[in-house]
Amino acid sequence: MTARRHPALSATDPELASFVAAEETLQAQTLRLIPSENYVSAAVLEASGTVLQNKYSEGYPGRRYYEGQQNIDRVESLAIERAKGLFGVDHANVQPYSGSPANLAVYLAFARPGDTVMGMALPMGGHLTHGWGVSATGSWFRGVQYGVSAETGRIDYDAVRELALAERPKIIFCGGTALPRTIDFEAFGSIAKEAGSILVADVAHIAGLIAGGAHPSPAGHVDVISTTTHKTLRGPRGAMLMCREEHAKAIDKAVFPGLQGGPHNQTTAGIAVALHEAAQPAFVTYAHAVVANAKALAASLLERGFDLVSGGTDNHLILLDLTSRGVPGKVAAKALDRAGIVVNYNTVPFDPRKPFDPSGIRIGTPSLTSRGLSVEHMPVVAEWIARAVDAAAASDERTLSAVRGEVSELMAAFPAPGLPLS
Ligand code: DSN
Repeated sequence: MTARRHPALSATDPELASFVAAEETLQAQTLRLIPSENYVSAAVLEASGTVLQNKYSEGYPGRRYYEGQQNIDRVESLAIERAKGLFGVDHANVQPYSGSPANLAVYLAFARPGDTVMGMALPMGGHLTHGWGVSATGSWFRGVQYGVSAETGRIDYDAVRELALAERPKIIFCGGTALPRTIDFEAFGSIAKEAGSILVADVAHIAGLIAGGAHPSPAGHVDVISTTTHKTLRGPRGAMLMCREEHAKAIDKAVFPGLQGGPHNQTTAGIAVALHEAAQPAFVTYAHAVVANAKALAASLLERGFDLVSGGTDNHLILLDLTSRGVPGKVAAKALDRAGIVVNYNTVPFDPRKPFDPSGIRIGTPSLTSRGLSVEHMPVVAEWIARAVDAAAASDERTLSAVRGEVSELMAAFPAPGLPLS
């Protein structure tokens, strides 16, 4: 299969080609539930592997430090215009290499080392780059962190406001990596205004839902929108920063020359294609189906006695606290992997365990929805998860292998975008 799909690679480097082929098989046969992953289309894959790779283009369209930009300028301008149109923003920078560099550029644009910055604590569902201690953002800046309420598992906006007014941070980040509930951008907007802070919505997880109208947009409520392009948005691995015109210069200067050199033009092309796909009516259907599937899966998991952080989900993501099931998150995640169900272990809010051996697992529906699974399949997905988690507790490898067979049979009926038909 790889020899046909990647003839040059197979001829030049059969060893590497065999790894790619094995990954294609793995992605085709398994039920991929990591909420930050997806399947890109064949068109995005093609755009990401073009000769645009061969070109250096430091600068921005019309203002480059290298010649020969006739085509590159058109590619980047197209991506920029599509991002502006899709997200309803004045300005878009499509050059950040990924989410962490994008967020670093925001710090460079609006803060100085030692300034106070505020974000959601990592173990509560935030991101490393929102000022968490082990990240450069938490050592170069003074990070203060908010969390979720112990009673509801949801953000307590009164507590966020109190902290913001006490600390007056230069920058406030909202958004995160393990938040199953809708983010109230309007509430964050008024808190940031009162505190005199720059507000950044890191929508990496939910960008596709926003584009498809399945989550409220931060546009108009925040100063900067930061997002990766490869999660629910279904683009290549990259990132974008979007903002109002007043911040455009600061953002552009921070990305280049502040932090980065030449943009990855092949990735910019893939982003442009993904943005085009996300502007189609089919993507609106996709985004709503992701949420409908997640809600149906959450309901089925609750029926099977699982403990879900915040009691359910409003978006693409579900955080399971496995404490009452008697299995640590890592043990469950590894057992699920052996059963052909790919998840990641994750801390839960107020987790008494360590991040490398936490109490929970994090799952989501972007990938399975890209394959065409719908709400009617969610009870069986929940059933597989329950059997695998209980098998993990009982060290029952036979059940894990039986589940793996059932998973692979269903997956064969739902070919994944961008992958060869098996
Ligand atoms: N690593 C991403 C995730 O899995 O959510 C966040 O950067």
